[in-house]
Formats: sequence, C-alpha cells, structure tokens
Amino acid sequence: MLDPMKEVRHAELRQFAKEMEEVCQPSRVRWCDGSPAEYDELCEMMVAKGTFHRLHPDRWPHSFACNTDPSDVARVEDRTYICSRKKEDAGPTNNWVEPREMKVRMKELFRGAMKGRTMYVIPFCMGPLGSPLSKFGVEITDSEYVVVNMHIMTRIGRSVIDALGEDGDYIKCLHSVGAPLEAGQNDVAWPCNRETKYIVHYPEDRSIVSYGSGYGGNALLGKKCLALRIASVMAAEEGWLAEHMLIMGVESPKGKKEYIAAAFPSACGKTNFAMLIPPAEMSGWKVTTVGDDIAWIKPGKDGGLYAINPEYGYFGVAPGTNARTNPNAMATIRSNAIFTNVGVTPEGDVWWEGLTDEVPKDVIDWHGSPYDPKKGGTVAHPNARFTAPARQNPCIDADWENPEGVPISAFVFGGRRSNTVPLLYQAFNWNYGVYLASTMGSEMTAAAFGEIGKVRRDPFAMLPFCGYHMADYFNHWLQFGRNLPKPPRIFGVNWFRKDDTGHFLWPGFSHNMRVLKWIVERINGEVSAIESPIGWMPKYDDIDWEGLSFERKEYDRIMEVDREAWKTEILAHEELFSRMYDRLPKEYFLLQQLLLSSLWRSPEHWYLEAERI
Ligand code: SAT
Ligand code: MN
Repeated sequence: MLDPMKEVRHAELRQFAKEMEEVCQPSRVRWCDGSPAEYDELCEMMVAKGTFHRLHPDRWPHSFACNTDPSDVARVEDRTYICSRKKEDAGPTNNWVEPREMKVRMKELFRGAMKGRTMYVIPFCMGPLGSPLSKFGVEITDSEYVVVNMHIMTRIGRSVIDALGEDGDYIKCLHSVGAPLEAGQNDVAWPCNRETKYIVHYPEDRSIVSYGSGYGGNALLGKKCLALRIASVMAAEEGWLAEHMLIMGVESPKGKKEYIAAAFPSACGKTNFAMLIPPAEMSGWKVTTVGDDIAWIKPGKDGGLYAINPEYGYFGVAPGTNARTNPNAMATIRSNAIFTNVGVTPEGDVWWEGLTDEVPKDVIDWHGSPYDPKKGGTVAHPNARFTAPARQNPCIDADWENPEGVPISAFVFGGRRSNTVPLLYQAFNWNYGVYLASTMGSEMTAAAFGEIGKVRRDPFAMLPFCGYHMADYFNHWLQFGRNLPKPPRIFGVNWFRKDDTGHFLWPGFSHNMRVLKWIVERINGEVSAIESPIGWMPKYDDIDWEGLSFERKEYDRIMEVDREAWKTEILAHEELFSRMYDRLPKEYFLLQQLLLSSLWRSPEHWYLEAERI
C-alpha cells in the first residue's frame, strides 16, 4: 500500500483522489503500490468473498476463475459516449451528450456510489516506463477485480508514482461498479449495476468516467477507453497514431526481421495471428509478438515509424483457444492468469468450447451451475476471457519493451468475409491503402450488432474505439502519410473466404505464415506481383507451398476478384460515406470512381486473365 502523504508528491493528484473520495463516500481508500503482495492479498479477499475460485495449484498455478453477472459480459457500445464540447467532433459513429449535462448526470450517479466499499487509487502507465511514447493514467475504482486485472494489463503502482513526480501529466479515470452497500448489507460475488451503465469520455479534458460495469473494456480504463478513444484524439492533435492493431515481428531464415502492425475487427483471431507458429516445413521463419491488441505509432527522427504496445498483458477470448489453434497462448495462460466466464471442473481445471473435443464431466458452466447439455447453451460464455502477463508468452519479442518502439514496415488489414475479398492483396499506394482500411468490413458472428452474416463496416477496426469524428480520422491517416518520406506498404488479407459448399478455403492458423512471407518479400522488393483492379496480387508460384497441398485451382478460387461482386462491394461503401459525407476526404470519391472504372474494364475474372499474361 502506498502512503499518499509520504509517498505521493503530486499534490494535484492527491487533491483529485480527495475530491473523488468526498463524492463517492467509500469506507476506506487504498493507494495501490503494484506489489505482488498486494495482488495476492486482493485475490485472497475475492476468494473469501466467493468472487474468485482458485484453480488447481499444480496444473494452473497461481490462477483464478470467476463469473460475472449475466448482464455484464461484454463492452456496452450503446452505453459508450464521446462527450466532446461540440457534437460534430464526436461524429456520426459515436454517442454524444453535451459534456456539462453528462457531468451533472455522472455526479448524481457517483454520489455515494462506493458506500461500504474500498476506493482504490491505481497509478498506471500505458507503455514502457520511461518511453517517450508512453502515457500515464490514474484509475480510481471500487472493484478488486479491476485492481488485479490492472496489475496484469498495465504497469502500475510505486514506480509510476515516482515517474509522475510532482506534476506529471496523467489521464483521470473514474470507475465504479455502481453497487453501493448499505450498512450491514452483504456483497454479491459480482457487483455491478444491472440497470445503469455508462462509459463516458471527455476528450478535451482527457478524462474517463465509467459506471455500472465491472467487465473488461468497460472497467479496465487503460485499455480501450484510454489507449484507443482518448489516445486517438491525442494522436490526431499531436501527429501520431493510436490503433487497434497487433504488432508482430517476422524473422526470415536469413535473420532479417520486419515488424508488421495489423488491424482486424473482433472475432477474427488477432491474438492467434500475433502468436503464430510457422508450419514445420517453413523452418527458419519465426514470428514474435510485440502486442496483440493496441499499437501506438510515431514517426521517428529517421522518418520511419516506430510502435509500442501500450499494454502489459493479454485480455484474450478463451473459446476456440487450444493447443492447435494457439499453443503460445496456451503456454501464456498456464500460470498467473485470471479466467472470466469460463467453465470450471470439480478438480479445478478450466474449460471452454474448443479447448478439447469433449465437455468434461461435472463441469460448472459460466452461470455457476452444473452444465446440462439438454438445456442447451454453452459451458463458457462466447466472450469468456483470460487475463495473463505478456512476458509469459513464449514468443514474446525481445524488443517488446523497448522504449523507442519497433520499426514498422507494413500495415495489414483484414476482416471476416466469406466471399468477394481475396486471401491477399497489396494496396497500390498509401492513399488507396487508407481507403481500403476505411472501407473494411466483417461479417457479424454475434447478433449483438445486427443480422448474423451481414457485413458490418468497421473502418480500421476502430469503429467502437475512435474518440472523434471518423472522417477526421481518415483525414488524419491521409495527412500522416503525406508527411512520411517512405510510408509503410499496406496489405489486405481475408482468412475467411468460403467455397460454394460453405467450407473455408484457407487452412489458416500456422499457414498464415505463407501470406506473411510474401508480404515480407514485397516489403523488401524481392518478389514481383500481378496487377489486379483492386491491388497487387501474388502469383501462385511465389507463395511458399512446401508441406501444404493447395492446388492452383483452389488458389484461383481464393484469389478471385469477381467483377460484379466487387462493383456491388464498392457501391456498398456509400452507406458508410453517406453517414459522414460532410467531412469525408475528397480523395475517397475519386478513389471509389477509379476502382469502379478499373473493374468496368475488366473481363469476367480479371485475376485469372492477368495470370495468363
Ligand atoms: O472488453 S474489451 O474491450 O477489453 C475486449 C473487447 O471487447 O474487444
Ligand atoms: Mn480489441
């Protein structure tokens, strides 16, 4: 525990905590020091309360499982607000309320909100301590679950307080589960507010207020709220990028390494891609992880781009993770992990759909009841998560904590598309790449956002995370590229294309290394490409097929650029554009027309035709 009077020199921060204490009226206040002892003590406290279940001490050392309230299982996009001073600055894709009005609402909600609870003050740093790219935050919360998750997901405690000094800048984050305890009232295992939830950002104040949820991105305010929504606003003002991207290193057998940043919407296997193990036949190639979710990217003095991962751990989707799909993730979560909304066996093992073929006997489901297959439903919630320290990843990159960041040579954008979009293509130039990323879409896998299977446009995978007007964000990307002497190459990928019988055409997982290899060779000018109406494409013979039987016929199918389908696709971009017409870059109308015109000229199957040339 930190003693604020003796150890916190930052008077304004002490004042902030004091004011929050007066409003929230907790029973006690505790400044977090970030020590392992603090982590253990809070975990024990949650075990005693019934929030945490200790897992088998040998098979899952130092690890716990917990279940949320059924109303508190995911981010709440419809309760997420960007309260910029002007409505236009939040743009058409964000919820907005006038900030003074929202502050009044929040003040009412937070008055007495922490009664009967402890108010924790968590000083944290997004990014390596001492990095010029890092940012400080302080989260005030009444949730022990938040404190222990923040221990894993960010750098917190004494070292941060020391680095903040007397007057360091930090982002104010206030969080409450919104479940005050009256005198004598017993707590529940997962306190939250079933009726009222708010995730509020004040971009000009650089502050965040979150009420009513204890879950993931709603409550761990360093993650999506700070590192994406607030940071994207700072990045646009200061000339850098805050992106929903993984960062990976790809090392060739010759020992040359390239770093790639890649954006995919949710449910596209970002964590699996970031931890990829190349197929045995591609010996000598190696993938290392810098980050699996967020990248902060700045131009360096040499004109190149340098990226850090602002996070310190992984908050990954558990279902589908297993020794085949992601052995590195399995190794990462073996110890010191927290599992949320998974199944637990009487022996203290965890289980989720896809972990093994069979549901284990007597497993307790995420509702905390014995699982009954006759009743339907799943053992783990589809959005069940693990929290685990990044340093436990066997393929963590040696430079993942380098304060200067790692040099980025390419951007990759992908979505889940069962048709139309080929496995791999390269944008003709920066502007076109930005257009490609702005118009990327993904088929919905959960009914939460609309009809399953329908394409949801998710520009740069940032739709729920951009803290300002999405079209201004596009303009920022275009302008950013204009200022770069040698902008990184931009690629599009789609692992999810299906054949006419509904089977995936691409084996995925480790085989994505074959795609990465071509990308790296393109970056280094080692391989030529075919021009298609939508970008540069690999020739069949330029993909490394060693150890995989993937015939030219199948390749033609997965690479096909269908003229009619693409015309429809490009016209469908209008739906997005019309929502943000006033600020949309003028380039987009021209790029759209250019794309249409090149498709118009094409024969039926342009790609096949081209390869014959
Ligand atoms: O809950 S998080 O926002 O951290 C994860 C996600 O929904 O992408
Ligand atoms: Mn994410």
